[in-house]
Amino acid sequence: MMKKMLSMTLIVGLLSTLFAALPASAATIVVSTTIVVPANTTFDGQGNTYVANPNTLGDGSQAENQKPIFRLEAGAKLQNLYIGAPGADGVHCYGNCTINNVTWLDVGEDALTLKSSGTVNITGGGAYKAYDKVFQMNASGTINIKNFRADDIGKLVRQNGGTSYQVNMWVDNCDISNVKDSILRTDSSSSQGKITNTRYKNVPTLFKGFASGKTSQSGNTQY
Ligand code: ADA
Ligand code: CA
Ligand code: CA
Repeated sequence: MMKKMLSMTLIVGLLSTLFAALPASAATIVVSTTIVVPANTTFDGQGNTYVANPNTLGDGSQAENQKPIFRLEAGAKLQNLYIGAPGADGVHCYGNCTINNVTWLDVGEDALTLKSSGTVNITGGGAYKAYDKVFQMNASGTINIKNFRADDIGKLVRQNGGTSYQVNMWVDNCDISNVKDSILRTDSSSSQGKITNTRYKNVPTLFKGFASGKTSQSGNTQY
């Protein structure tokens, strides 16, 4: 009897320790007003999925002027979350921003836009089902994409059409498949593109619109 009680106590103790160590199960959060991440702060989504309220932010169609789910002020960091459907206008970066382990499950109008000059560092995560663009660059700067998965997209990065400021688009160690247009596209003769150590499948062209000498590639494999 005593032995049985003891082992029961042990099991209960063990179970409660186990559950305390487990994170709360992931949730879907409907965002009605853009979440602003203040300058130099981090927003950690803890594995939750964020979706737009279509009545207030946008339905994730190709209609322009939808609102973002997240607005990152300069130096902000966004990490560990999913963006589901509707994705509205995704994430807006006002200057430098860091995106770690963010996955767009069903890209809205686009996934992320550089709204004012800066460097966007994207590491890990992925983007799926982008009818047109994934990353949109509406200001000069650099986008650095590493360890990222993209599938069923129009373009991975697009400098705003008809603009001539300089942007750098760097892609390293990514896996990109089923692209309609190109991986990197610009209309600016000063912009640069580089794709390295990347696996790709069903991609019509890696680069579009770059001036000669402005692109480079190495260590890529087609599968
Ligand atoms: C299109 C449109 C731009 C801008 C951009 C975006 O390229 O022509 O004006 O709205 O999309 O940021 O989504
Ligand atoms: Ca657009
Ligand atoms: Ca957009």
